[in-house]
Amino acid sequence: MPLFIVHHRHSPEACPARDPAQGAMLLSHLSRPSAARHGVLIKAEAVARGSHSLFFIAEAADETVLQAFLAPLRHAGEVEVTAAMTCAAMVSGGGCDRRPVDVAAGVLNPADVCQDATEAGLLIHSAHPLNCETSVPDLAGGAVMPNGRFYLRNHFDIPSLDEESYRLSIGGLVERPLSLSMRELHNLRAESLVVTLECAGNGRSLFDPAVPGEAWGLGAVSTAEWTGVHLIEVLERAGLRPGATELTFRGADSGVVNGNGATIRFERGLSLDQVRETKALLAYEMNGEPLSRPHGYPLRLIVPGWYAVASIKWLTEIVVTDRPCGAYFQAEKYWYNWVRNGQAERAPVKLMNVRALISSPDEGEELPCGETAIRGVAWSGAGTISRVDVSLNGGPWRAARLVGERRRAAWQWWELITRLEHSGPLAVRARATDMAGRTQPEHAEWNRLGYGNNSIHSVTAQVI
Ligand SMILES: Nc1nc2c(c(=O)[nH]1)N[C@H]1C(S)=C(S)[C@@H](COP(=O)(O)O)O[C@H]1N2
Ligand SMILES: [Mo]
Repeated sequence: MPLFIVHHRHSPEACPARDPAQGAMLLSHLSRPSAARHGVLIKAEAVARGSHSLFFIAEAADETVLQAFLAPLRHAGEVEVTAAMTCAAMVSGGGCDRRPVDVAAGVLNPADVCQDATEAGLLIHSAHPLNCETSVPDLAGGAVMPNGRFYLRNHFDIPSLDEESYRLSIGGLVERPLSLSMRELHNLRAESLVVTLECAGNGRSLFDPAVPGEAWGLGAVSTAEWTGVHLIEVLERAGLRPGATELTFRGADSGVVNGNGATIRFERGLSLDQVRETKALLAYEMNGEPLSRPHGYPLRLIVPGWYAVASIKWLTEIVVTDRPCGAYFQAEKYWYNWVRNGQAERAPVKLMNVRALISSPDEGEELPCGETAIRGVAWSGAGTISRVDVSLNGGPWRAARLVGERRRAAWQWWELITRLEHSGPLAVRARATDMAGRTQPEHAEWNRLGYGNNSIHSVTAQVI
């Protein structure tokens, strides 16, 4: 509903609150339940002390409804109604002086999704399309991230799909092209997997020199339990024809890239071998709830171990082919571009690099002398975590304790209990190593688009 600011003023002589009966009448009339009966939702109200001025922030279907409700205030003095918007609407619409954006058919209102994200405590990088990360101390907590606090990466507007009419189409080099409803997908054997998703650009803002792209800090990573069906089983139902080696996945979202006019869909590819190796899932649930719209409702791909760009949201089409996908987000983006020994080299972004993050202490946190716990998470796309080492103030690496279950493609909790003897700065560094023997570099290799930054994380706390 549209938002309004109401400003009511009266002269000191006519202050209605001086007359207890009139004051009480206004109080009842302006109460939230009474406003609701008039079709007005009061979000906040306040009287400016000593100035005989009252402000309301209210929602109503239109100004006429609101004005009708405000009649008793007009008797007492003046009423001024100003059309307003939330800060989220203002930023996602591009400024205070802009008219509210017309929300295109079939997509969510960017102001609403942005508002939800700010209320959940996510750090907003861009309001439209919505890109926001989890704050690093918030990574601590349960084994999974609550859905509302799971980072969001969107390239375009968020589609609003309808579960009843939704179909997943599977075509190309198959014996029997399929068009599956959500009901049919729910009837297949379900599987749940705890999987960490990390944006390939996580940590991009820490590359020096700076690189273009979303300026992620370190919180574009989260973990959830995803439930759905194994993609390979669905493909086998369709029957793979000879020569079928590759898949193209298409999301329902679309938009313009590089301002070049043509609208494209979000599309990526995987080989059939990669689908088998990763045990990729067609997921419809996240932490026991239906996927939320921003996270891909009603169906998304989850590719365990891979940077999350592979995990296509709002998946509507799979095309089986004999050649690699050449779509924009496959061919132009998500490549490491290095310069090594004066030679340009490139490689596609695939498995997540091994990485540990320190969730506690937070940067600048004050810690009392005595026993303290250094905690965090660690993950790798190449295997489970074999060890996490922690160094304090440049001292020797000490093994942290790995906490909880070890899972193939989910982060691992770790902690190190230590005694802080002296006050002053405490520089904490943490370095993970995975079962494949990979570990973290001091400084990840710079690449043109800023992917895969797994430099050793360090935070400095203050011991007091
Ligand atoms: N259809 C579609 N799928 C997508 C994207 C997108 O913009 N559109 N972004 C990708 C990228 S780059 C990331 S990091 C993850 C983010 O998933 P999340 O928003 O659920 O955290 O979704 C991936 N899947
Ligand atoms: Mo991403």
